[in-house]
Amino acid sequence: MSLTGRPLVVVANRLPVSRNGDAWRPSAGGLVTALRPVVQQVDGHWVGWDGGLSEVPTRVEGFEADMHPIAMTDAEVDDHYYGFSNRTLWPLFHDLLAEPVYDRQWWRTYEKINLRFADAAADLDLDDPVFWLHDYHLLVAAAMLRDRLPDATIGLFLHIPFPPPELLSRLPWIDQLLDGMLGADAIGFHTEWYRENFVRSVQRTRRDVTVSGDLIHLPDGRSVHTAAHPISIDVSEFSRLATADDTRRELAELRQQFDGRKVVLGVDRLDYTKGIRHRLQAIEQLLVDRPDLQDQFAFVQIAVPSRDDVQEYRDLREQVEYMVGHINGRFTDPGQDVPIHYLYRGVPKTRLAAYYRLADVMAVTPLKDGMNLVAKEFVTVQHAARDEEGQEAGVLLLSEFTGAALEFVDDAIMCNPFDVQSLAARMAQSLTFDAEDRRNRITSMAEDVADKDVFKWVEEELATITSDPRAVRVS
Ligand code: ADQ
Repeated sequence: MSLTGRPLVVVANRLPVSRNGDAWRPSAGGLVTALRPVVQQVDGHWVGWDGGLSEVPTRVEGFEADMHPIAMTDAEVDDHYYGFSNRTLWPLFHDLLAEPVYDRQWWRTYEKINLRFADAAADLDLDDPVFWLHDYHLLVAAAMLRDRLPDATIGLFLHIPFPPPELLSRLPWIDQLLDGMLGADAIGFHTEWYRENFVRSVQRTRRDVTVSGDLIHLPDGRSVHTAAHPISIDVSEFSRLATADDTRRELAELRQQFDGRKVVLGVDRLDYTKGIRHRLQAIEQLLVDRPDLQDQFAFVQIAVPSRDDVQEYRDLREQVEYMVGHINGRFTDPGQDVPIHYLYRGVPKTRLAAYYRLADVMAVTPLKDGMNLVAKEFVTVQHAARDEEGQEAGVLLLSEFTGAALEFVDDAIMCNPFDVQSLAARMAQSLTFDAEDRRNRITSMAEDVADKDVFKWVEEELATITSDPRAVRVS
């Protein structure tokens, strides 16, 4: 059945709008950008947490969907968002990079909040809507929505990895979690590996299902479609940004600042999954191994503040800042600039694009990452800058533990970020590639991204959820 004429209800942890003073505007996130053209075409609705802001308007200029805010008390946010979502599921789904906490109170609140979202979506009382649920904060809402509306069309997309059953089985509520997800008609993952992990987990915990191809058949006669749909970026937006006047101005300033030095760049949320500590260790190793490079390159790390109500994230920030100070103290000679420039903040998009253009090496080295959009943004900006302004291309140094690795394995310099010595060697190697090789690699990756931009992802997801290959056309 097509989406034509049917309402689309997006259910996600946060509403797609934020307040600046008295003015409301669409948020800058990737999902908001991805869905903007679709909600313009259909009767769009968005159910999400109001972020503690009251009086969210029903409509916000620039995003054509009705807002349906969900309120949570501070205690509920602590248990649902900071607790179960970010201290249980997040580390468990990212290969136990931190120790997950299993807390019954958090689980109960997680269920309660999922029910609140499911009820709010069901209460909209729309004519034959398509529900599209997002991410790990709402994994059991699909079955709750199915309870209320047995014939509803429900899709779920997971933005983070799905762990192998050997890890997932540590979760005391694994049965409820998987049953909750199986309430959907279609479940999307970034990669085939995550999809297989999910199917294997279901097969291990439920003896009453059969699997054929991408379908999981349930005893009640329903079938759940599983799919690997890698998310992407708005390629035309980043191509435009690459040569925007503001970007050019910012780039000129940065080039002056780093004159004569190569630049290695890291851009991440400050999260322990992103491998920032290992990256800094590799920089230190590189400076030990190659003293000749000391005044030849700079490492710029831009880290966006993230989840700083969670202890692990506060600890990480302290460790990163200690390491930056330690390395700069150790490797800066009098009269010399420091080797590491560390910015603890988000930067505007034109400045981000200027940094992407400046970088000789983009270090995307997470220990585990569902996809990683920074890698796609970097190759797109670099490619557009070369096309329009003849800029020489940089190199993408990419962790094999990202979803993006599956798409870029032939053209990125692949690395295992746990192996700090070899990571340092790969960084040194990345600084030496010849111009033509770099250009060919960036071109090939950027063309792949352009072939499958974020609007293609929306089309593929909605086609699978609705079982209609032409559900929407947005690209
Ligand atoms: P994230 O973990 O947030 O997303 P990522 O995919 O890299 O990771 O997206 C980060 C976004 O934030 C990018 O668009 C980037 O430009 C922006 N950003 C990062 N640092 C910034 C800075 N200092 N200033 C401004 N902007 C900055 C989760 C999953 C990923 C998955 C996405 C989408 O963890 O694996 O790719 O969702 O599904």
